[in-house]
Amino acid sequence: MSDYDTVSADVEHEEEIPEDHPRYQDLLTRHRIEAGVEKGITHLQGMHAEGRGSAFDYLLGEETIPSADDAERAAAAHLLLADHPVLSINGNVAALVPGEMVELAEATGADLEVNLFNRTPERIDAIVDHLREHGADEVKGLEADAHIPNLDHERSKVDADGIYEADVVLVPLEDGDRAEALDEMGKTEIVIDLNPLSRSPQVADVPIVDNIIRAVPNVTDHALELAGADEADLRTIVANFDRERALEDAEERIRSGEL
Ligand code: PTJ
Repeated sequence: MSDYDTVSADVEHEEEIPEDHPRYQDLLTRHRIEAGVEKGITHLQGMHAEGRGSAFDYLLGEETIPSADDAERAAAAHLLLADHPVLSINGNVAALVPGEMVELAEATGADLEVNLFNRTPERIDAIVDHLREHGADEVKGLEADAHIPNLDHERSKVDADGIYEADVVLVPLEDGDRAEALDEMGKTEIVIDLNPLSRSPQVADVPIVDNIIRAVPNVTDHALELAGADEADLRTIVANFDRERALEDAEERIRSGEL
């Protein structure tokens, strides 16, 4: 019997998943995505994306590797230095870390904006409500009065006073085309993605190769710790971060890590 067979897929509440189960985090993540699909916030394709992420996480050892922690610290410094930081939320992000994204927005003064690959008004509304249930005040993404250039219509829709004019954007679990288009707009892009070979982390200024469940609270912890730091110290953290090394370290760990 594999570990996957030991907990029924029918759990109704995540509290029913035993915390001492060897694959606890993976089971919790799958449950949240499934609950997100049932609630109308996560697209069915989000399940597929999660499966892909989970395979990479398994190979990474399901832990935050040191270079990912460096990236999370650099991300915190970028968000604190930004004039207008925005955290982009899709259906997987909303299902997995809604309260944690609200906390990160509060710790860094960032806006939250819903921005979907498979955009429908129903899903946008459901995600905005879900984030409000988790403590968000203002959530952007409803106006959709601006367009990211060089991207097909639905995926390009953003708020003019949100992602469109942001200087620093956090785009977790992002599709490669949009990550490239945001990069071409000259934004400082922070990407969270468990696959270091995916186009999104490849174009990011700060690629965070870590599970979003671990990454977002860790960026918040760094931001809270750096809140009183001088601008010069924050700029040093940003300057010392090596994006190529972060990508290489993660790939090396995935290819050769001990399981
Ligand atoms: O909600 P929507 O309509 O905006 O759609 C969201 C998804 C995620 C379905 C859409 O953006 C999509 O299809 O994304 P991709 O192209 O499958 O890319 C998702 C990336 O996120 C993949 O590279 C996965 O490895 C990665 N990923 C999945 N789960 C996690 C993850 N990275 C970090 N933490 C995870 N839990």
